[in-house]
Amino acid sequence: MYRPQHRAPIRRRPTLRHASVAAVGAAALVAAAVLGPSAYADTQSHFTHQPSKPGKPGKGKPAKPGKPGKPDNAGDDDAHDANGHHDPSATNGGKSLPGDVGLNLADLRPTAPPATPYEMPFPCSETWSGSTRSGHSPSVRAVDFNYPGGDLGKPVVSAAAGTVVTVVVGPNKPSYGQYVVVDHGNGESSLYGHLDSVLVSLGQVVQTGTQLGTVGRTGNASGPHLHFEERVGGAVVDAWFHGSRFPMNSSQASQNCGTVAVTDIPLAGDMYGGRSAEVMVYRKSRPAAFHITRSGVKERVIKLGVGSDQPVLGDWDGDGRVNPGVRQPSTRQFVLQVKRKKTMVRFGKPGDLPIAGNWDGTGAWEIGVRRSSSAKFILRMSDGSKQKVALGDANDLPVTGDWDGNGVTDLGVYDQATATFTLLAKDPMGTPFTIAIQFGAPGDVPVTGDWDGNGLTDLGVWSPVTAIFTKRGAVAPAGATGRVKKLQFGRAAG
Ligand SMILES: [Ca+2]
Ligand SMILES: [Ca+2]
Ligand SMILES: [Ca+2]
Ligand SMILES: [Ca+2]
Repeated sequence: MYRPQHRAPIRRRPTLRHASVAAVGAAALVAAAVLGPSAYADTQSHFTHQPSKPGKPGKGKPAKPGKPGKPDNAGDDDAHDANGHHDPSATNGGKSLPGDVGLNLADLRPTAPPATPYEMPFPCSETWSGSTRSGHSPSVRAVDFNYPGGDLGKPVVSAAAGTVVTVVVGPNKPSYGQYVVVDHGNGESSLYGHLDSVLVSLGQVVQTGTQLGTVGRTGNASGPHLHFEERVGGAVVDAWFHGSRFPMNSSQASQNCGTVAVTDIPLAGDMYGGRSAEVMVYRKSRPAAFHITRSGVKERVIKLGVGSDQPVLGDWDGDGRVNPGVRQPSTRQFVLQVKRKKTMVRFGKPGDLPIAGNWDGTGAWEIGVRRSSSAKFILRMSDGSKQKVALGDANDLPVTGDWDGNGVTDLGVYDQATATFTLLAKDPMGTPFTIAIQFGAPGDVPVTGDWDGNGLTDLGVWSPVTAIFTKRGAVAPAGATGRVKKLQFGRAAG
């Protein structure tokens, strides 16, 4: 009797604020003792400059030979001071450095989350491996990125919006080689080193995803790679992407998907009691409003909230049809609207994303949030109590729907980088399990709704690039993909 619904954000807003960097003290020494000097060691073969081994001080070692088509991703022996100036003591062509005797103990303590909503400095969905090593100059927090298919000439894009404040170009530049620094405000900046070409100029305003140049091996690098730094003031801090600290020596797909001027957020739900779900968008431009498709009928517009609000659909009065709602991220206030009546509820933390569903399967729907920092859903039950459910990771977007048609709304997440839904389901014994379903393209935004009205929520996506809804046809969300329907509705991101 309740039609599943879904709300989906285009992308996470920056929910993390930079806090003062903690003082370094005994804790750092403890951390050093625990991690040992090899904690940041380069475990990958693409560096010619391997970390120093006892008795074999850092002799350069070529990348693994004998692999046809092995890209030229020989590594990094770059050395710079914090201002990007060449550090003569640290330039010796891949031999061990005088200062390369271990990690700077102070560097082991995690730095605070940035205020800037950084994404990886590469185009959407490209997977790059990032690492550092003992003695990495100017900081072990700097990340050297390599691409498995070969680095040279690959686009380097801005990790966040900002202003280009440093451009160094020309032949034979030392240290960082040709490089760019983008200032993001709040004292935060990002640096892109060893570029083969530079495509921006000093003072240029760039967006997240604007191409800055191409990967190269200029300066003090023994092979093509991107040397990347996130900075506070002049100091290199831990790299964060898409709301998560980057774990060194790991690979990650870029979610730098270029949606900079998002005005529409896609949603779906049965608003008219016709059993099947209508697709709609919440348009953030003034006046903020839901724009709803209905076959054969003119687009319907319901004004609610302001541009900074996040939309949420739910059956607030339990009559079987979804009603509009919004949540203001800063005040945590939900505004749930039935006809002219508005109900206000504060729930969650600032920056959480709103969700709604019939968590108990009876009467009206309840609200909830997804918290990206903990990768948890927090459901507000009808008696006001909370239920927490861990699912997915910080990068994922929440989805809700009734995957099994039992009237109780279920949870799921969508990974934009891999275009994969992970749905949380329960077997008849009540044991939870997850179902992974790849659908859509990298950068798509998930939308779920019961397209065919059979009581089981179906999956779909909306492309911020083309403003096309793609609705997956299937008997059940876990069933095989049947007919796929496309519908252009909403405004593409500018
Ligand atoms: Ca209703
Ligand atoms: Ca309920
Ligand atoms: Ca269910
Ligand atoms: Ca269905």
